Amino acid sequence: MPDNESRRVSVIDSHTGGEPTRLVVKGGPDLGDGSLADRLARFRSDNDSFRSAVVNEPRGSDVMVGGLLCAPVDSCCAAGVIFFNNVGYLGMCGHGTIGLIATLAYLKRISPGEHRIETPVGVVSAVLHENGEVTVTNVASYRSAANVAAQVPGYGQIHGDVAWGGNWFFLVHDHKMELALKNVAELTSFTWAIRQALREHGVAGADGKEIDHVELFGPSQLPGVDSKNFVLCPGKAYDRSPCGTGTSAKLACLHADGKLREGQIWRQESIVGSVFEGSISVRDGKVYPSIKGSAFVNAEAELVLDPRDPLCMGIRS
Ligand code: PYC
Repeated sequence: MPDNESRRVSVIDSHTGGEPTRLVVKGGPDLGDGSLADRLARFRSDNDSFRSAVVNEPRGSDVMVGGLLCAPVDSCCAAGVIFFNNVGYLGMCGHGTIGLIATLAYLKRISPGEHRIETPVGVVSAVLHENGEVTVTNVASYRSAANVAAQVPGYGQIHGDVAWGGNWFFLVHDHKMELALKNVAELTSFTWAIRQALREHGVAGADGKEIDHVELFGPSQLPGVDSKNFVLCPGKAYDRSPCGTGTSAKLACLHADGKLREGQIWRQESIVGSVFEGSISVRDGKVYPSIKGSAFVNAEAELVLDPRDPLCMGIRS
């Protein structure tokens, strides 16, 4: 392509319980044919400006989660995917995987049934139901530390669990906040302060990885729904969905506390009122969460990356 010619990138947008996913289906970078983890490393080192071009302003926004559709290494898998956001990359993304499956169905590339998807943190499976709902069975999830105290400047001491659900989460129960959409600004400041406090005091995931998602829990007013959450994502946006990986982390904690049996349903409401249905299965002592939800395609577009545009690759903070 001559230097002054615009690059074209085909994307399909969807939302899962209000949380957007922009899937790149054509025109993405060539990351080779290594594992999805290797391809993510190459995405980060050689093509990070492409990530920013797709999800950051002025084409995207802080809330947008991107997905790069990849050919899988294992031909038993329907697809591979690398998820990314306004500040970096995600190991797994539950709402995004539901969006990916809805998008592949929209493109008529898959039919109802079970499909395996490769991600940088492992293979997940997704069932596309006849009614369009999707159940994602996530990577094994676990709690690495329970009831960790954290002193949060301006807010005092809180306690939370550290858990993996495909990303690292700090799950907080003892807070005084009302989980309501009208309080999103305060909830964002509070959870951001928690994240800074965790970093400052060296509270991290089992492998020393930064905890980059913070989750608050409270009661739900919806009939038959067990809990409501507010989830702060790595780039300071909040998850409009109940967060697939966050709900997975929650299910692993509930199971560790003896509060969730195999097959028992847990309904998790998001801050905007959307609901995921979760359950777990246990194999070889490991907890595998399943998350059911729906996604809807809401745009099909061609991004134009014009090299004359000074903000062509997005506004990066
Ligand atoms: O659904 O797993 C999820 C997720 C992670 C970040 C935003 N959504």
